[in-house]
Amino acid sequence: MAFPDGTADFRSDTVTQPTEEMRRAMAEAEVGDDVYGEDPTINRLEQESAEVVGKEAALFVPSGTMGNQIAVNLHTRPGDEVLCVDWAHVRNFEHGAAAVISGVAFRNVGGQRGTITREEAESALVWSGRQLPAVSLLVWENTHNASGGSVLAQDVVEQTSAAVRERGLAVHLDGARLFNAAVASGRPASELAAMADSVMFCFSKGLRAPVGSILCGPAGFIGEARRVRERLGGAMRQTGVIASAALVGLRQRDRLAEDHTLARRLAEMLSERFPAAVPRSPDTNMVLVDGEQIPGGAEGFRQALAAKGVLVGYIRPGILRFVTHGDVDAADVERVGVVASGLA
Ligand code: TLP
Repeated sequence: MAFPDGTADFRSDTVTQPTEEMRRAMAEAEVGDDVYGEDPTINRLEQESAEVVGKEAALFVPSGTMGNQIAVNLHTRPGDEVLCVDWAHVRNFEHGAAAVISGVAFRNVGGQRGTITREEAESALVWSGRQLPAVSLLVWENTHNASGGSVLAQDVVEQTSAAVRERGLAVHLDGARLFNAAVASGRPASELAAMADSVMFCFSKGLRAPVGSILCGPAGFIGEARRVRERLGGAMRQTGVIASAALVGLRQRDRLAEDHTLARRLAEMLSERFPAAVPRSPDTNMVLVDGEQIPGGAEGFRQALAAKGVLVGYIRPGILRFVTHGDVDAADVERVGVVASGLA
């Protein structure tokens, strides 16, 4: 359902607002000082999160960006290189954080919907640490945001990860939307994360919590991560107030299937109207629309939608991204269809 002012906001699943159940849980949360390890709600959230992704321990962080950056910091040394897929969030959308905080550079490899083949990774490692900088980390992103919420081909992910681990690299999974991948593929999140040393996922996207992400991994790594989080100013106090909402979202993660159904409906409708602009059915909760393939271009469509109270944004220059989530519904998708059919 659109927001109370009538706006249907497809810009991101980050715009979701806490549900009534979350608000109640926040009001009633048992809390303590998390820096002393005394907040029972955050302790419960960290434990449940670690279990769900099959890791030993977990650390709540204010944002996905901080979770990714703590992982990069701990898996690398200044001067190293990090392998990542084309348009990876950790490289493109975190304002150069890895360069500033950890002194590392990224190397894009592969690119087809977020996967890197074993051969592509291996050829990027030739001369690593000799004539060229040492490559110490590979970062995956599942789902891959910039290609439209794609679920990574798990067999490729596993083969490539095994190959780079043999060469001594660590593997981090940016699983901001890991549960979208799990729901869409029918594989448990723990299986999707099994090849990674560390995994970050977000509560503040399709899970609908107002704040927070979590970094999971071995107990020793998470102990170190706690120290880096404090260094970055991310240690918080009565964190149970927000962790309680995150816990509700985590336990209701199967609801993401509804967002995927809605995205498929939206893609069907848009591709009937503009077949070349929406070439494939979405894997999860995002639909990308190529502005070059619609009358009036991306900006014309975006503005026509905005005039009707429907918000949408860009994920790459010229590419509009519609994201479905718990605060939009079938009626809002129909509103997009009405505007699309009115474009000259
Ligand atoms: N993504 C946001 C924007 O920054 C693009 C969005 O609207 O999709 N990893 C991935 C794959 C993400 O998509 C995001 C957020 C993050 C990390 C960072 O999370 P936050 O915003 O909590 O720092």
